[in-house]
Amino acid sequence: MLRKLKLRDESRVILHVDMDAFFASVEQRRNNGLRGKPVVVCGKPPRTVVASASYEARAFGVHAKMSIVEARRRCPELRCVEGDLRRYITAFLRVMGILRGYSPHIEVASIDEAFLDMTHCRLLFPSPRGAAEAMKKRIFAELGLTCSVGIGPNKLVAKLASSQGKPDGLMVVSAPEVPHFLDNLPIGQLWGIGSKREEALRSLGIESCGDLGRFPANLLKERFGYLGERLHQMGLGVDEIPVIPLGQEPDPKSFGHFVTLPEDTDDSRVISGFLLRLSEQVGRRLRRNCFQGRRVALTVRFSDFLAVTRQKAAGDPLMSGKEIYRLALKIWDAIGDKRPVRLLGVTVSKLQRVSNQFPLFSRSNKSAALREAVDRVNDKYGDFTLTWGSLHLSPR
Ligand code: TTP
Ligand code: MG
Repeated sequence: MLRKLKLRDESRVILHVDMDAFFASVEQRRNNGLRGKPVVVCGKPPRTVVASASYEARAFGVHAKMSIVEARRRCPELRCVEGDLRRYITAFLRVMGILRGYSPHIEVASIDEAFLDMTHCRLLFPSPRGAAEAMKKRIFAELGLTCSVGIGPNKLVAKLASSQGKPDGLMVVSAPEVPHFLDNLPIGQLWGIGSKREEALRSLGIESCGDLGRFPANLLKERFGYLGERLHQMGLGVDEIPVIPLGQEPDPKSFGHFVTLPEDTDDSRVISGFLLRLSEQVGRRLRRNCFQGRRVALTVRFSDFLAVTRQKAAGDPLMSGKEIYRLALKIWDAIGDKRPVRLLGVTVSKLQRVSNQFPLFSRSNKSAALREAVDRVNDKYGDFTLTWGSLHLSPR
């Protein structure tokens, strides 16, 4: 009986939810005056970038990561809201509450997206599409927010599908439909394909994901090394990585914090002050999660936006802010570049668990969950300056 229930991999049903213009939509929901208007959420103006742009703002060519100055140039009537991560995390926790009604297997992929493994929930819902429609309806009714949903036989296809119908989209791609779906999809839409890689693929005559799947795998490996195999798999729409439920994630590979400085500076005292603050933040996070690390990396972005990352191995595993700071400072001295600095980041990697300590906060603790979510945003969007100044997530 159990064997019969065990479904083969190709019959998996994976659903991906991504909130539409998430931060901007939460702000539009809070403030009637912003509804239907071009709105962006950002850090402290003027030295900040767009974190989230409403679809009305996107019509003017405004998008995430654009400087506020440029965004205002493109759209003079743009409304800029200084964001507060607590609001977005609280909103997403409520979305998660709704999603839990559809599958117990939920992976939080970032601050506004989640994967649900619906394979074993088939008997509960008329169809995956029906479940998605019901879920979207509830999210809108209870939170006033729209999201886009993609359903596919794996996480890769589900995520690609959710991005196709944005905003307020719903796209279902069944296993037999995958080749046709990929044929029409530009390679730039795949995970991990930046503009340089995209250019390299184009130079090989690869334009669509379908082209990528048909391209000889051995040639991709020759050209891109170990990544070549992954590219080949992605081109075929193959992805076996399971949905990893909350709390069962593998150990992280690194912990890092980044900050855009209030103004570009070459003043070494100011720079070392920020390095100390970042090192303390990383140290706290290491200790909170019971890790120590053997490598420190320093990322510096100069005023001309060029960035360098250099790293240094630690003699002994470290977890204190002071030790991290000492190595970060050595790296800074070794870089020896006197151009004004715009952004700094400190990352500790080569992690190992410290087994005789317990996490200070259990995962069920809500404020720890909020902090972890903030850290995830910070890991993903390093130079988003909204973060620490406006946040006081004290444990309750
Ligand atoms: P996204 O899902 O990439 O963007 P979005 O939800 O604003 O818009 P879309 O409809 O295209 O999904 O990111 C989710 C949130 O993460 C976004 O609302 C704000 C935050 N974020 C940053 O803080 N910095 C960034 O650089 C990006 C891209 C997003
Ligand atoms: Mg989104």
